Amino acid sequence: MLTLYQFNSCPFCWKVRSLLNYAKQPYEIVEVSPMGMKGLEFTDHKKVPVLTDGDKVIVESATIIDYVNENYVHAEKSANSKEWTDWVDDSLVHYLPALIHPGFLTSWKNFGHIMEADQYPWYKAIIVRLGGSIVMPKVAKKLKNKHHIIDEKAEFLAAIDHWVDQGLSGKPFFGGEQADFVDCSVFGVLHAGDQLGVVAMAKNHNPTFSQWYDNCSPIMSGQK
Ligand SMILES: N[C@@H](CCC(=O)N[C@@H](CS)C(=O)NCC(=O)O)C(=O)O
Repeated sequence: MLTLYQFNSCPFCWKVRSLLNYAKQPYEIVEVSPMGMKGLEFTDHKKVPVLTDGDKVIVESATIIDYVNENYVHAEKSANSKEWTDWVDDSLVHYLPALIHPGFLTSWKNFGHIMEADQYPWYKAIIVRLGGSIVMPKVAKKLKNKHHIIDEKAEFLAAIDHWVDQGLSGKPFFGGEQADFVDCSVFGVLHAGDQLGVVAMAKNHNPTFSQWYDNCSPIMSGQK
């Protein structure tokens, strides 16, 4: 059995989940605790996602996706799929922290969605939410500078247009009539921000994106 160690709010984890859901591949989920990465004691890799397949431990989302594809999904890759999966990891994903945690109030609101209802006792939940809402906007600002992002909203919406114009380029999915590997990666990363205003912003901006996202959702989100 495949087991995915993850955070529910992690875009890299959702890339993997989207592919597993798309392939209707059964897997178990272990929600890792961000406080001390509890749940990952069996590996030195202290980031999620981590996938186990029996005794095998696979780390780094791009490696996990290749492993899942080669061993379970067997989806064909088009000539330019690497260019687009690299774009997801090297560009698209970098807009999320600044969009989700621009300042204390939005971060506080979003932590309300990110934190699972029964994840912590109530007093700990307040400390984690308060601490997170103070720290994450600072982290997001650092990441924004590191990735040379000046206007996260405008640049994110330009990235959405780029995906629609150059990626989908008139097709229902990147893969053509059927979704493929690359659709799963783009959907997965964005789906992590679904409750957090990111998807709504992209949908309001670009109706073709909105249609594509709604077509992917029943296949990739795992929700019936
Ligand atoms: N390059 C890694 C990035 C994974 C990553 O940054 N995961 C974050 C959650 S979104 C994490 O585990 N952070 C915990 C930490 O850095 O302590 C991948 O693609 O798997």
